[in-house]
Amino acid sequence: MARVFQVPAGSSRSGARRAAGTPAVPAPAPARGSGEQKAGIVAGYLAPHPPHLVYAENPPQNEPRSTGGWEVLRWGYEELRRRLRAHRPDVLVVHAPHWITMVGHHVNCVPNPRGISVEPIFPHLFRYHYDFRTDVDLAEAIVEEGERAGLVTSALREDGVRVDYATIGALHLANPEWDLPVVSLSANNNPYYYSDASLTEMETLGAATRRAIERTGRRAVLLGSNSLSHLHWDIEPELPEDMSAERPFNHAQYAGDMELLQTIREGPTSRLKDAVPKHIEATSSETKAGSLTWLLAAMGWPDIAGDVLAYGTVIATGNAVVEWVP
Ligand code: 2X7
Ligand code: FE2
Repeated sequence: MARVFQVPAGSSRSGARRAAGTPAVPAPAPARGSGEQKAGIVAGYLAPHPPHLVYAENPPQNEPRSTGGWEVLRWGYEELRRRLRAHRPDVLVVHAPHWITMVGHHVNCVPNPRGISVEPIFPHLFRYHYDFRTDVDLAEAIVEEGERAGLVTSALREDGVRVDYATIGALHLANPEWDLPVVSLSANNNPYYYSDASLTEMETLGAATRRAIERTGRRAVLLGSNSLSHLHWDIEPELPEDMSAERPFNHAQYAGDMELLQTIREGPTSRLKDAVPKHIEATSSETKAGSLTWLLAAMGWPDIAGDVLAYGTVIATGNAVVEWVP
């Protein structure tokens, strides 16, 4: 076993470097709700971002090479991609926990973010070259609606600020073609430092996001990028994708995830207002960063069940791919 924190980036285990000529990003689809298709939020997904899932897929944008692994979760993402296409969105809006902003909720308004995104704990798994388009009109509308709702919000306009691995990971897994414009929201992790962190601000941000989408007439798919139970090993196998080492951290973490997923599968989503904080207490769930609450609030806590497409652990953390169609 190797210590996770001691694996040097660029070691022989980190595999081939990106081939020159990584495919250019295709032109984005027109960012308008068009024709007879109704604008608004057309679907929401719980879309976790462990870097292992991208590593296991071996896309040309990611430098490290793998022999696979975590297949069940990746098959869940395959199904997510089929469904996402069928919804014919013109923008993906993502909230992810590793763009941490201490003061307020930030929205990436850079028209063409590009660079390399590196996972700081697992740089031997994730060094990803990204180049995508932002739906700047929608991004600015979310900033405005957030402000109007009394939130501290900020528009990121500095070109060259590195995009975090959770945003990139979720977007790659949901749409590896990168042919849809994106709006990326930060996680205001001020509340993260209090054990009884309130998620109510995420509800306000969700409602503001929804108003901005409706105002701009977009057909939007939302991605809330959270893992579930969040205790993980500090060692990993010599071969990171050795699935004989992959299992839940302990029974309580697994049982906590199953309880939450059962509530999701039964619906309605309003039950999750109590179930999510309870799950956070029980499992140190990453949903504490608010992405799932933002997603459900943006959809208006619809009176429906979620469709769990996959569940699996990644270095012991729980991860589920879930669809809600409001
Ligand atoms: O960010 C993550 C995560 N949420 C789960 C597992 C491993 C690494 O990174
Ligand atoms: Fe994470």
